[in-house]
Amino acid sequence: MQASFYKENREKLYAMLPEGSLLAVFSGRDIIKTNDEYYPFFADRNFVYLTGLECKEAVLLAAKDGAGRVNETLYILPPDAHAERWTGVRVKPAEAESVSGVTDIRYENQFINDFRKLAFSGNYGKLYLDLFKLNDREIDRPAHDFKHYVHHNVPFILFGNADPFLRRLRLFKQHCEIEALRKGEEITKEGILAMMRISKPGLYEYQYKAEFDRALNYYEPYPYGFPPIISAGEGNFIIHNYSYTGQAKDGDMILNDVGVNWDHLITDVSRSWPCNGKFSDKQKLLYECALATSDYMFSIVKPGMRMDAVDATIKQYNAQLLKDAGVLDDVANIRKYMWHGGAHHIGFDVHDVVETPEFIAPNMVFCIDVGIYHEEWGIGFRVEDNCLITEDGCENLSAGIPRTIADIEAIMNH
Ligand SMILES: [Mn+2]
Repeated sequence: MQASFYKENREKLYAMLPEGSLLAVFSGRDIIKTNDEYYPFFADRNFVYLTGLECKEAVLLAAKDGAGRVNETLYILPPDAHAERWTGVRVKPAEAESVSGVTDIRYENQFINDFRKLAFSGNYGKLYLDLFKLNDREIDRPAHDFKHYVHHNVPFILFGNADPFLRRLRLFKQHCEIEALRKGEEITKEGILAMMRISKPGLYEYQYKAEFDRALNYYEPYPYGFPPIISAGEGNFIIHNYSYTGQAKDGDMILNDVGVNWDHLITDVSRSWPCNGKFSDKQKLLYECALATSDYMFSIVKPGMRMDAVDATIKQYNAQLLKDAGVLDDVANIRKYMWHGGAHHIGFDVHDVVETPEFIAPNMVFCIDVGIYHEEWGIGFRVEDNCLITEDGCENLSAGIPRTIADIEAIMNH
């Protein structure tokens, strides 16, 4: 992704801020796992969306004055030979500038002083922070801590939440983001094909995962968009199954729900197949219903359609197919076999952080996810694809990843 992408994202965000306001967006910090060990660092997605940088303890500070002029500064950790010898090289000012396009790069230990100078100038009445939390048990992030600091130390400043502005921007994907998703789909395909090719009764879920990892690691050291869901048989009835301990018995379905992070954009695709390479009659019956539902959705989704109609239509259409096939007694009971939603946006997050749209519009990208879970038959699976909204319809970005029974069986029995 070029610096111009991040620069434009920042400019669009600044345009939404009222005059006389400040904005601070934090990259995040290490989170302790145990003793002296930390969880792998994962930079705040909004910070990355605005800067392209994945470095820890960095801050983007912007000041929009009364005339609408914006000054922006990026604060990064200073060089530290000792720390860098142990834990890796820190991003340096020249690199931070070339990645982000921010020209004023300073060290993080100057941030508070600079902020106080701006705050006490009297020119700014409001500070915008990304204050969103998914629930009240979530730990405080640097934005929340900074809010407490400002509340106590600069009590005349009011707070604004930048999160809705960022969600509005992130709802629509730009050309370079769509290209990154396309590349991600190719790698996702490699990972899924690798699992299809080794599939046979007796393999454990962790052995499928090893094959998926091997395929992805040809491309990137840390290619995951999210922890891969790879399960077999009974394990498929746990929607987010991360145990990797189950064993595929002859006749079991393999389910995987996986994605790749390419240039910060995350794909999210589910494919399912019988571990022995041959769909049974019951597997075929259910799978054909799911696939026909997905195909139908890709034929009707287009700009102007209500967003909430996507999930509703997936359930209605699939319910009718299952009823016609004699599986479902009444379409009203579809939740017996369909356990989860059928559409969520993807992007910098796999469940992308966007403003919920009322209507579908071009350059949105969301999943079309059709899952059927038939416990009595022991068959659970989903078919999930990534739907890009075009000017007059939609495109299945993951269409190249085998999804028909004929294509899947051909690969598995090659
Ligand atoms: Mn998924």
